[in-house]
Parts: sequence; structure tokens; C-alpha cells
Amino acid sequence: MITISAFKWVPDFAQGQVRDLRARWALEEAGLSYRTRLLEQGDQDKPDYRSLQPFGQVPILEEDGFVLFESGAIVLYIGERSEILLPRQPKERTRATQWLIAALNSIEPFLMNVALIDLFYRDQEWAKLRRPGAVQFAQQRLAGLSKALGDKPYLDGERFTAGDLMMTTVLRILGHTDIVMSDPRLATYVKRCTARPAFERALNAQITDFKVAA
Ligand SMILES: N[C@@H](CCC(=O)N[C@@H](CS)C(=O)NCC(=O)O)C(=O)O
Repeated sequence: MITISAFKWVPDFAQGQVRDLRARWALEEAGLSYRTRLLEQGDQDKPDYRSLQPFGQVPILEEDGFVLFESGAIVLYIGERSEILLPRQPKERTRATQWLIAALNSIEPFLMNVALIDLFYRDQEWAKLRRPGAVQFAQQRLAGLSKALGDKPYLDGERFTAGDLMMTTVLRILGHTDIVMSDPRLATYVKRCTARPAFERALNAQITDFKVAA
């Protein structure tokens, strides 16, 4: 059985955002059951966990002695077992991977710039000066994404893929602002993807683990 690492508890602002959500969502879409390896704060820096995840982060996936870190790699691994996540047709499959990488590489760093300022440095003078520029960069990337999405329901057209799963979790990073949701196309897209029962199950599972630990 697959095991996913997650934190036992995180502060409110991080609940529903921790990246094990990506793995849980993929597993739910694929219809695969899993268990969790819940880390207490500090466990991620212990040598046994660091030997599995060099940066001391969640999630990792473990299955029969096989270990994988990086949520993108984990979603692709799970996607190998689900045509919902990775279409069989080679070009469609590669385009799904393209969107997953775009989410992680071309969108997430820009949204994280804003999120880090807001969540950790809001009151610092340098952060007040930096924020408008960071928001502008994020908006430029989001404008490109919105244009590429156009009127399609999903990034690659009519069907949801692993690319949409990853992009949605990335767009949710700025859920504490209206930077994403003020774009009507992106707002509709995020609502469409997060209305999927598999997302709702994954989110509930993460939040339930925090409630149990609280
Ligand atoms: N690139 C990594 C990032 C993982 C990551 O940022 N995990 C956060 C939680 S959302 C974490 O474990 N933070 C603890 C830390 O960095 O010490 C991935 O996508 O898996």
C-alpha cells in the first residue's frame, strides 16, 4: 500500500495548503487507497527522514521500499496508474506533463514570492517595498495562464489531467488574496477543479488529520 508523509498539525494559515494535498488528490482521482506517515514538528529534520527527503519536507511517497520525494514526481508516479491523470495517447500525456511542470516552474515561484511576504514578513519594511513588484510579476504570469486557458474548461481542453491538479493547488497558494480569483476565467477554473469529489475527499482527509491532532 502507498504511504504519504504529511504533518500531524500545522497552523491555520497552512491547513489545506500543505503539499501532501497534491499526492492525496492524485490518489483519490486514481482510486488508490493510501495511509499517512504523520510527522511531528521536527521529525522532518531527523536523519531517518532526511535520508528519504533531502530537504526535510513533505510529502514523500513510500511503496514496497520504493521512496519518492517532490510532489510533482509523486503526482506523475500516481498518474501512471490513472488515465484520468495521464491520458494514454502520447501527445496528450506529454501535454499533461507540460502543464504540471508549468505549474511548478513557471507559476508557483511567482505566487510563492507573494505568499512568503504576506505570511512571514508582512510587517517588515523591505517586504512592504517588495510586495507591489512581486504582485506585478505574479499577475503577469497569471495573465499568460488565463489567456492560454481561454474558454476551455481545462488547460488542455475538455478533460482534466495531472496538469490541472497541479495548477489548481498552485493557484490556491494565493487563496488569502484576490490576485487569482479576481480573474474570472481563473476563478471559474479553480472552482471547477476544486468541485471534483476527489479534491474534496483529499482536502477533508488532510484537515481531519489536523483536527485529530489538535
Ligand atoms: N518542492 C517540494 C516542496 C515541498 C514543501 O514545500 N513542503 C513544505 C510543506 S507544504 C514543507 O515540508 N515545509 C517544511 C520545511 O520546509 O521545513 C514539493 O513540491 O514536494
